[in-house]
Amino acid sequence: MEPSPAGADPLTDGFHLVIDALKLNDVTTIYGLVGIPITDLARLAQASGIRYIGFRHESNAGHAAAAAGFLTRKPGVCLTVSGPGFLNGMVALANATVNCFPMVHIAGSSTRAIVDLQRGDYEELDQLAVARPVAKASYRIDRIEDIGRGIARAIRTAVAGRPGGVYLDIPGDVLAQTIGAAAGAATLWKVVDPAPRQTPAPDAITRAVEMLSGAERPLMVLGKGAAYAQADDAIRTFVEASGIPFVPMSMAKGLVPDDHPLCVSAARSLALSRADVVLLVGARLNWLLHHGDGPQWSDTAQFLQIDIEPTEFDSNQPISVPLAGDIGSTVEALNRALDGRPVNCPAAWHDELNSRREHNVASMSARLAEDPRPMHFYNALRPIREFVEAHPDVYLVNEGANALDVTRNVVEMAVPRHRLDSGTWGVMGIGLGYAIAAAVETGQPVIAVEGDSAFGFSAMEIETICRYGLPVIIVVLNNGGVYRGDEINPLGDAPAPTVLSAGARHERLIEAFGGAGYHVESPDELAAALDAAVRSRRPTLIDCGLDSAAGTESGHLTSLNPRSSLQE
Ligand code: ADP
Ligand code: TZD
Repeated sequence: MEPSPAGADPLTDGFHLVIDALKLNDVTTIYGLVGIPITDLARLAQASGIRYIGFRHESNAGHAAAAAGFLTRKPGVCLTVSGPGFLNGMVALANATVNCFPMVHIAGSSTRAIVDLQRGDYEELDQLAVARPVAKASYRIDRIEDIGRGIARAIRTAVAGRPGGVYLDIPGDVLAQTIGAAAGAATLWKVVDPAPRQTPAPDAITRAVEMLSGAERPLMVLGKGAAYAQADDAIRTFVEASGIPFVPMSMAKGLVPDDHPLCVSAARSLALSRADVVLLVGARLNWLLHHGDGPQWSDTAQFLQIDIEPTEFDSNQPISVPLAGDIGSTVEALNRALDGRPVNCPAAWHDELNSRREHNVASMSARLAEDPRPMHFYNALRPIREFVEAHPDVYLVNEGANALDVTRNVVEMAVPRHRLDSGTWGVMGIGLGYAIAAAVETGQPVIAVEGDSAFGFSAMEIETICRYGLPVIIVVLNNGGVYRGDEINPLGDAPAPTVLSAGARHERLIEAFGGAGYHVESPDELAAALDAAVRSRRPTLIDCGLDSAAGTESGHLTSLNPRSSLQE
């Protein structure tokens, strides 16, 4: 703080006010990458006691902020430079919005008077216009007096209602503006109750209980909105009090443990196709649920949906009972309406699901017991499944195609919000950003199970992991390609499109930065490496050599992949 020219009221500036406003709103961590005009902002943030995590690419910093938002229910903050640095962050901002994760992307920007006349400034870009279509909302602070308002507005918008990504543009010259310190402080405020509870209509609760009670084959689908809501006890109470079987979407795994008697993940196809009344809890009827349509669902299924965003209802199917409210309040209201009486879920439905589940569990066990060399996905995942079972507090990050689909099915989760993955978009590149956020926000070890292609999207962040000494274990399921590594280009003059370097030794990358590297070729070697890694808490990369023929194109999404009928 500088003395003012008059010597009376000391001056503060935009940099300090941004930090003060963030601190006032309990922001404890910033994920960013520095440069003009925000380097001093990062420095001052660190000096003020905010934890600053510096990344190697803005996309990964943005993904980290989004994951922090999902894990904490407070907006994660990402900080980038203008122009290209800002643009690098846009995939993460859009992905956060699509996933309903709260985050605020703050970017410095160039001088308005030059940008708006397109006079050619350093890193000139109309950032506000670029961010608008992909963010939940985008704001710019044009005067130092509006810094407090802009940050309050960004935080409120990120978490209130359906959470999402908010872009906050701060031109470099606003950061450098000065104001009297007392006058500046008076412009800041702390957002009160950033995500107020939204209670559902009582008559909707009554209708929901009636409809569930009259069902012959009721089913609950728990989505990542339910995991995000942190209403774990209320949801478990409702599941157990109602006796309705449930399937978790991938990031809701563990919200109620996967080994719970009412969890019918192992009979998912049957459950979806036979259910007559379906309660969606923080899950959209989007492509991941086949739009509630087609052979995967019964033609006569009726849907009830709990969602904080009323425009979600009827987006794909008629919603017989829209329960508009936050999940905590709504499920608590349902629990009160049940008042300890189970929903009379017919025994025949449980029996049908249980017998399919037993059958599928036996097939899975047989699959896991196979032990081919080179390894395939299932036998490589056996020690990972056992590792996560033995260490339920470890966070699991997961991306790839086969690496994603098979891990989701094989690795059971026992606690809420411990699985972070490619999400609604099925995006590659979230891996190390999410892993860093999970380690930073929780202090727990993290295991990132990565396809070798997926790993490449954020691989340089192994340096970040080593620099901050984070307890992250990266397992690269390395079959040498996108989906698999054995495609041959018939022309023979260049690698086929899906092929990556055969036999790449990814563990050597982490050794360059002082982490521990392992290359393994058997489940026993993988188990031993995982054990050493978790004991040491050292940043570790385990390159797991798989058969180049392991995996199917597009994993479980083969049917979504259009094919040319004209190919030779
Ligand atoms: P999944 O991919 O796991 O099926 P989705 O991301 O499709 O889940 O759905 C999450 C839904 O949860 C979104 O429609 C979102 O509006 C909703 N949601 C998020 N947070 C809450 C909350 N606190 N209360 C109610 N609904 C919420
Ligand atoms: N780019 C981005 C940003 N997201 C994507 N989803 C893709 C490209 C396309 N894609 C997938 O959908 S999965 C995948 C890509 C490139 C990688 C699959 O290979 P992998 O995993 O090595 O990561 P498996 O286990 O070998 O299938």
